Amino acid sequence: MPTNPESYPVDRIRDDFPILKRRINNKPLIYFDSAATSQKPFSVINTITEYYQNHNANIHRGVHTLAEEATGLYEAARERIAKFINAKNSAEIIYTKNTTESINLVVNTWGRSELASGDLVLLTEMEHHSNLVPWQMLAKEKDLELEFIPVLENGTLDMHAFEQLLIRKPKIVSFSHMSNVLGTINPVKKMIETAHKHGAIVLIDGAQSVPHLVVDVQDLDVDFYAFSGHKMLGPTGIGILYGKKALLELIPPFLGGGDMIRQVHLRTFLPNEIPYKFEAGTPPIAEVVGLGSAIDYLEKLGMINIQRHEHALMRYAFDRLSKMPGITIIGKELENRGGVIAFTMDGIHPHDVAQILDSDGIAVRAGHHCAMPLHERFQLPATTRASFYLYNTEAEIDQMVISLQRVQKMFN
Ligand code: 7TS
Repeated sequence: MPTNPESYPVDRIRDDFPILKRRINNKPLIYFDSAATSQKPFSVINTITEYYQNHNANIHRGVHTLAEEATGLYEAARERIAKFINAKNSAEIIYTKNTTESINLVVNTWGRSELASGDLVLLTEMEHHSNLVPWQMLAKEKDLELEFIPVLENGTLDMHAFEQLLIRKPKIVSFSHMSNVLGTINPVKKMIETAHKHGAIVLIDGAQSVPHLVVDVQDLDVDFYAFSGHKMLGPTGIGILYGKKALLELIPPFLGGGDMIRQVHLRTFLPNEIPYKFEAGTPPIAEVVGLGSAIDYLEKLGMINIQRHEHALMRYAFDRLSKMPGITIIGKELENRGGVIAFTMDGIHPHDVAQILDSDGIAVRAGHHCAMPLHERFQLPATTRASFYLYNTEAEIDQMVISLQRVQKMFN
């Protein structure tokens, strides 16, 4: 079922994204790589330009007018972000570089201060490398144990195994809200509740969820939640770590330097209050302001409408691709799935698929999508991935199907 053009005017939405007017290899661009990074609307691009043209200064320093304006914009964005994910307090919003840095912050502050030799960290087989490697690094250093909730053949997590693993009393459970390969939306609320019952805290990797779903951190009762601005219409270089106030106050700072301190003496320092305790050095000010503008755009469309539109696109693509002989989609879950479809084509390497699609102006990603262990789980070296966002259409999916048929003809 296509989304109703009156309730979701996708053509008008597309006009807000200048890059969608581009031609690639003489064909109109079809951008199916939003899981890697989203495109940006005029409003975000213009907000960043306007910031540099009229308000640029360093924040929290100096009393001059521009410094006050820049600080005001920077802090107003924090309020907008807090409201967007329903954080209780804007001091619970920490600015980082991206999801990867947000996760590294938790691993290196909470993990380093709260975990000891023999402690168990529970992850899943569907994690992006950024929620695996930092834990592996700390596990090696501190002699921690890592365990993984298995992924079932249909692309969902094995909930029975999860319950069994919790009996071993992990200190933290860290997993993605939505998989960047399977598109699976995990039952996070229930999983967080179960983990808490067993005494574990929970970090959620929200890189693929905050841009696409309604996320309410208070309703989830999540302890830490990480996401990136660039996947949600914002610029690169700005990420968010949400943390419960009491936890953020408990853990030590991450990077040391200017702004994160209250007092410094030659041999000692007193850390600043949250959130500044975690924001050392000059932060990405223009990027923060741009992210605030991206949130305005998303809120105007309404996250629930965006979620419905993408779900409809995913179902349409799933239906069309699963009718094509020689194509295998990874993950069969449909109900709890966002706009991501990874697939293989019999006898054709994903890189060849992506290259031929590119010659038709279609941008998809080929490879392991920074989830090598998940590909190992499905015994695949690589897949081709199409990922959808609020500006994509069913007509674009039809074009991809035509292009995939061309790929098959070329190789047979
Ligand atoms: N977690 C998940 C689930 C992701 O999909 C990504 C990025 C990250 C973490 C890391 O985000 P970053 O902003 O810190 O880089 N995923 C992808 C992808 O699927 N293709 O390119 C990047």
